Amino acid sequence: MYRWLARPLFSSVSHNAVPAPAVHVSVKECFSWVGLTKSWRTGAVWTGQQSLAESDDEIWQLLKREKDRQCRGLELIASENFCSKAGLEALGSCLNNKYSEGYKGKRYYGGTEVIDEVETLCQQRALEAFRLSPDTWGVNVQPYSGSPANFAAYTGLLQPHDRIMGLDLPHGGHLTHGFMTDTKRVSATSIFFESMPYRLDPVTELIDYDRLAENARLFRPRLIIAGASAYARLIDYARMRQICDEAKAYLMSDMAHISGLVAADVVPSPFDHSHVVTTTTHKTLRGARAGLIFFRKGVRHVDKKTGKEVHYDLEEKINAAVFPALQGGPHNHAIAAVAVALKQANSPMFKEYQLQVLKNAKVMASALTKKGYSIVSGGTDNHLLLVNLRPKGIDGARVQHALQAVYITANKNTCPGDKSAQIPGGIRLGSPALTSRQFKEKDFERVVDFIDEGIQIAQDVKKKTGNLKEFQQNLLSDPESKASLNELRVRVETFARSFPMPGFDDH
Ligand code: DSN
Repeated sequence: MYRWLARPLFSSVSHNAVPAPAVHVSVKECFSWVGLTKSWRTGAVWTGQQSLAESDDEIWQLLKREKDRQCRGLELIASENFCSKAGLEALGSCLNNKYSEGYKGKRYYGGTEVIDEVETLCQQRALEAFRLSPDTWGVNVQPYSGSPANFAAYTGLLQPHDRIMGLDLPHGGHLTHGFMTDTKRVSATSIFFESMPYRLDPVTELIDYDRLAENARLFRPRLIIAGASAYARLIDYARMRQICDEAKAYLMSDMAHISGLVAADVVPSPFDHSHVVTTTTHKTLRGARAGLIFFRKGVRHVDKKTGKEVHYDLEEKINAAVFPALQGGPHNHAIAAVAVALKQANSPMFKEYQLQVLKNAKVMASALTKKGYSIVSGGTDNHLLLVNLRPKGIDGARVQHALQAVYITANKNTCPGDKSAQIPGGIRLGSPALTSRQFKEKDFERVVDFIDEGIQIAQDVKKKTGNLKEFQQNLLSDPESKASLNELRVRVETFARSFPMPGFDDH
């Protein structure tokens, strides 16, 4: 379409101190603006019809660079994935524009009839994806992401300063599960509630359920969290529930990392034993970035004395915590995009994908073991593994830097016994993202070869250097390590680019 550059026509009469920006206007747009003389006088004709590339070259270039980074690299961060084009389209839609505080039938603003349908559809799909009956489970789809979802669940279920227990962060837990140090209450969960962690058994490197049970008897928590960010084994939800029942505590499962695996029914489901289940939607579930809170509904138990049914009251508590207690307008574009992902998750293709995620993680663990690496707990039952690099004389921080220099993205991670989160002993590797790019077992063997080569370069540089800063400088400036990194990076990039990438082609 013919476009020309519209500049202020009557700039001499403009009252703006700052000159009005140049704006591209199509013929059709101009005709539609005839009569808006004020706009013509100032030249500020805003149509909102330009593409991103036309409207904002700086952001457009950054998006293209990030897309290129994602295509040329090997993405192994266990919590990341590649959202579908369909999901991204919903995310970039007009649903962004609508305020709709409240819930269906109880909205604060008008004009929410379509939003009501979007939200209801997302709720239906969420229950279907996890094989839940609407008679016994409900779901709030408004949380902005995982951390707000967790805080909303605590706000709904607990009083300020009630006691909670979650897996300690250095043992694979999550910040929001109550992390604090000797000197600082780091997470808001530990600021507003009293937190006592549970940990892994130092020998088996599995959750120490006996110790948790013993401590729960003493601490008397009101809520225990089952869930992790860096735990490669299956969680015994039945045991966790037993411990909760003894302590008269809620069991909240945070399945953020594994929700895609749960939806595909390839790992045990937390729903069988939990009162509340939270999740993000962008990890193994492969959707847009958001959060969900599932809660039990219906009959809780029958009172022995009166014979009357006692019902769960979690729906009111959770919904009120999300809005109005903590959030404002729901992100309707994200809710629609999550609905798209949940539809995809309820398909045979998604189950195939998740089975491949499991196979690929196992292949990574066994290939690394064959190369002499130590895997925390000896292997993996899910989508991730934790490599303890200490026996190899190196740490997660140095290895993360070296791998990043060759376009392999993974994150440093604490291993049981680590003192520092900044220079921890481990590296966390996950298979979900590359499996979305159609990587199979043999491809992950190649990935492990590349990782091993990167670690060898890091080991060589470590021998020549002192602290981490010196290591980083030397890694990128020493002629020998630079040459090795460059050569490896070219091979990694050639390999990575040969695989397809979900989403838009260029951004
Ligand atoms: N940042 C996520 C992870 O990497 O596990 C958790 O929120």
